Amino acid sequence: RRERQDRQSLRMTPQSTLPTFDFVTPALSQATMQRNLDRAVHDGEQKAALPGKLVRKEGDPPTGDVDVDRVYDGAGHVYDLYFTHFQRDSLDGLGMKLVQTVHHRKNYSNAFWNGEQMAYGDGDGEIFSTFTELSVIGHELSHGVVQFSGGLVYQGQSGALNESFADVFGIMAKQHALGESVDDSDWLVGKGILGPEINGVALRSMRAPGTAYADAVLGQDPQPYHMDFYMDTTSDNGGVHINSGIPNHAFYLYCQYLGGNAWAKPGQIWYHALQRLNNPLASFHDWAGQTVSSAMELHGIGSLEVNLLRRAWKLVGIQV
Ligand code: ASN
Ligand code: ZN
Repeated sequence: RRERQDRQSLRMTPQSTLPTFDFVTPALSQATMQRNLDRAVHDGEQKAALPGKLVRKEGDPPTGDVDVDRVYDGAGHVYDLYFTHFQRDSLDGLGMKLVQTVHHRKNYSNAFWNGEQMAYGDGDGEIFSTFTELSVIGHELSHGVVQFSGGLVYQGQSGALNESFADVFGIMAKQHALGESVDDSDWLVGKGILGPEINGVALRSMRAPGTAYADAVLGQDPQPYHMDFYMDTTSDNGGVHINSGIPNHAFYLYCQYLGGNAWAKPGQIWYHALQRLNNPLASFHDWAGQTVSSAMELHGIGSLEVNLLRRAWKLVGIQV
């Protein structure tokens, strides 16, 4: 009888609060989930064609090219984060192959997900160096996760939410690989990819949006941390890399309130919210509301987790 009760209470527990599936009785879990990590890294040879020359496939030893080996390892870390903590098998949840190209074009100062694969430039050597850094790798791969989760249109607020989700899971990939708690983390996306000609530490700061870099050429990092400073602009698809500072900072604040690891409660709520959103044109307010609904589903309507989440959104100027 005791055993039956235990099994029942286990079954009633929301899935995300279960221990990782390794420790759950197979009959009650998704223990049959298969790991299908499959990576391919290509060398773009500084040309624009994608994917370029295949230089390292799954199981191959390191090549000695630091960029090739960094995106190979990085994609492995990101895959592990999604598989172990979110029960997601690759970007599409179906074991999709992770295709990445390094040395994309000449002096190219960016990285991107093109709907099918990742590509990374070497930077111009002045304002940017190579983009093959773990939070950037996690960012680009997470654009794929967003795409295969119903999508967020890359324009205006829904675009900034797409950007923010990519930053949130990018920083989480770095924290996870380094074993960092929310207190240990620097909360910097793209740290160390800036070149000698720019005065700054990273691309973006989630702890203090607007302070990652300050430079005479590019101007101050324009990211806001509150709706009062929301930037209405037509450039950058309506400021998708700018206004993402607001939901980024809400996630950071929520992590500070809860402590521990970002991929535990805060990450579970953000991921759950993306899976439930069903609104590719969501506004910040829509998204904040969905995170609160997800927190209610995972932790209970009157839970501390829900109240603190509301407080985090309120601090960035969003009332839900
Ligand atoms: N690095 C940029 C990003 O992933 C590329 C872009 O503007 N889409 O957001
Ligand atoms: Zn992005």
